[in-house]
Amino acid sequence: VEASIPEPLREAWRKYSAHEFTNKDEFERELVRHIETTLARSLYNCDELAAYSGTALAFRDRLIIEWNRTQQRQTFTDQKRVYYLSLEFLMGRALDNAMLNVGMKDAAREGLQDLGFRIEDVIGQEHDAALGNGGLGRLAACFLDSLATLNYPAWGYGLRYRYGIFKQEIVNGYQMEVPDYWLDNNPWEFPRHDITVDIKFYGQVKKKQDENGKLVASWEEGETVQAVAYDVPIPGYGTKTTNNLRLWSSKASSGEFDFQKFNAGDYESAVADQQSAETISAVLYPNDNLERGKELRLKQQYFWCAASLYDIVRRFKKTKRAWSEFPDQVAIQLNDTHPTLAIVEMQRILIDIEGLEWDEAWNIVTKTFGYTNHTVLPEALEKWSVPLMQNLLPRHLQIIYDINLYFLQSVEKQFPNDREILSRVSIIEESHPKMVRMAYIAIIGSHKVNGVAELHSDLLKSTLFKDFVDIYGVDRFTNVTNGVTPRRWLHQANPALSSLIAEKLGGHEFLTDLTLLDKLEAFVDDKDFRRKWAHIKSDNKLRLARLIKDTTGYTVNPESLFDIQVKRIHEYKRQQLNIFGVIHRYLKIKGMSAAERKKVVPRVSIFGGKAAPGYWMAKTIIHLINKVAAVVNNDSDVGDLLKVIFIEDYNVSKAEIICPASDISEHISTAGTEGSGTSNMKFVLNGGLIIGTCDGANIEITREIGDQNIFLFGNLAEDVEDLRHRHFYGDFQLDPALEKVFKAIKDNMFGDAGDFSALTASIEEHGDYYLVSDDFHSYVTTQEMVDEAFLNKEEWLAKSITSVARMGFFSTDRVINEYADSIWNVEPLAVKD
Ligand code: TH1
Repeated sequence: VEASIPEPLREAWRKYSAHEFTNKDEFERELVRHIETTLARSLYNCDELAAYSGTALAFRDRLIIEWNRTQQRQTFTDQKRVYYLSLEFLMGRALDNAMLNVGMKDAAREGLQDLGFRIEDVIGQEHDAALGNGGLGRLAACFLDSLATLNYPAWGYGLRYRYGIFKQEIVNGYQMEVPDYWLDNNPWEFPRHDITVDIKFYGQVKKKQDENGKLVASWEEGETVQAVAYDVPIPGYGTKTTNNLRLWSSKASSGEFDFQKFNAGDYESAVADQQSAETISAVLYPNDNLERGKELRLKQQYFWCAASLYDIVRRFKKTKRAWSEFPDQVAIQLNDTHPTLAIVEMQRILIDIEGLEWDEAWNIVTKTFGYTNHTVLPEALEKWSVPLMQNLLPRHLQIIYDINLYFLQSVEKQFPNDREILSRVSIIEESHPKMVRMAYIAIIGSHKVNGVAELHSDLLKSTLFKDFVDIYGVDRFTNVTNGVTPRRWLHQANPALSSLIAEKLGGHEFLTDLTLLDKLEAFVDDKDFRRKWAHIKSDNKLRLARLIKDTTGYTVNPESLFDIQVKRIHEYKRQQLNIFGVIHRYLKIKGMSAAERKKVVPRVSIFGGKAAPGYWMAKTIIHLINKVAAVVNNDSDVGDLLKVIFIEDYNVSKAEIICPASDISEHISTAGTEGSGTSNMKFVLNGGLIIGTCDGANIEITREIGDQNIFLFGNLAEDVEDLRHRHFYGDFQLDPALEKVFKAIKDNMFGDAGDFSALTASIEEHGDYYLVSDDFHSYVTTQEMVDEAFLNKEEWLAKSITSVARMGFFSTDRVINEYADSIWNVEPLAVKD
């Protein structure tokens, strides 16, 4: 309040208040001004990078003006806000998105052209913001886009990692990891050195009397680290709303950066303390669907949860409302269990600091939080060892024990004769050492728990969380099927298709109401439309072929069937099934007569994705793909009939080129293992067909687009357990075609067979947990149906158009509205100009 300009003087301010550029000339003036002053460059010294920075700064000015207005408006109306807590935000590039959302891309294109720059090259200068591993992080980014576009008062909270996901280099067929230092000259973040929070670790808990003589816990001593806020503006599409993503960076607390040590001449140790504080936000853990229980990861989680809650509570307290109104003002969504400590921290704030009674506090907490589960894979479920937590967060462990005590007491009352259920649902697993089950805290501390696709949500209810359904009733559990933002994944990634659709539908309204795509079905038989549609796909394939040429040196024929699987490399996602299928195809071609070869449909099998650095089996799969590529692509006997490509360093900006260029994409996880998958949606939205298993959102995609428009294969989720059981008891027969593939590998056809023995052994000898052999026949015959179907160009086109027309359901706009209605109970804020 002290910092505000007094009313009589505000006239002067308003007179000179910043205003945004509104046309090409004004944009150009801002561009040149930024290059000359902010960047200290001249017209003799302006390369593409400088043009990028200048353009970004000009758009950033626009965003920050809207950001300020949005924040003022949201504070003024004082309605309920949503806070999305996620350890990952896989944002990709910001400039193109900002230009399209603000609606000034054409002005920028012309302005840049005036100075001799091509806008595509300028956009290409930007470094991806890669603060995530894969689908979970990208979903969070799509959510931010939809929240802003739909005018919800919403903030994201995350960590400002100095290093995002590593860059992948392929050297001699092996994955190498290179650090992704991305922060230099990042124009999209605003440091808020005035917004800091001291975060405590370690120490002890003492019981103390408060002023009323009540015994309260006091968390004392320990170390503190400072959290500094960095804000990233998130523009909505076609709206003035610009929301905020607040990322926390760690540094030594000002008190902590020990002047004593300096004065005592212990300079080195003082600097070491500082560096140790900075390591908390130094690096994103590069594991997807895996939790390894490292202390630094737990520190990251608490650091970020505590800073975010402090911020949220501070904002609430400014309104001077009663605590009971907190859940009417605040909804907090937990993106998986990574922010579960926020539940415990909130309870701690209310009882230890604000002096509320346990039950009153807990009631507020559970009304505030919602929890999204993204996976059923056991190795991804977070458990923290009790001794680790005792040491790092002693007060939080006590509170967890109390939450557990009250919870188990109520379960015991509900199920008086069931001893077993208590140990099954206890937050504490009675192992050595004891472990804290984070998912259970997340369920107990939330009012809603949701999965990310129907099958996944059903599996949660019938397996992992079954006991909790019995305890709380089925209504606490719900499904919200994932989506993608059509702004980035159609309009930005595939501008030609977006404008063709707009031409047919009479405008771009489908970008904010994706269900309007259904109007496209009326044009399926329109000759001219079909021709244009096919042409756009060809152009997009050409664009990908150029990327392939530039990055791998291989030339691919863009007339071939482009078969793409890009996603994190994981045994459950089964890139090994794909590459074994490729080897099978190669062997078949090699055995064909010249006449038979004439009938082969030429295919390019394209892979991309990162393996976690410590995931040996995933790295072996990458190695095999690259070795197969080296053999197949250099076999002149096979030529264009088959090519195998591994695209290095798959990331968001490469996905924008890859997704529009598929004929078919592969979503072939073992049934019941993939939570949802979201690239399946991106590919179909861009007119590609799918080969896939009955898993994750493939099932709902099939329901929407029709089963004649998708190639499904493989065992069903309900059969998986039984098959694994049978394998375990020796009832296993290697598929004969797969046996031939293995023989080729063992005959050193793709280099030293020893390099791949772990992979074949996991199937032949160790129970084939992911059912590669069980699904192989079905996979290979379904791929033959794909070839067959591709020969009929007209029918393929009809499937492509029909599928896009029926994809309206998979927009994150629909997803966000479902969360808002059924979990958050928030309304959009109407925006006037
Ligand atoms: C992914 C799921 O595997 C994927 O199926 C889903 O579409 C996506 O989340 C979005 O809902 C997950 N990513 C992670 C990453 C970590 C831990 C668990 C999951 S689940 C680190």
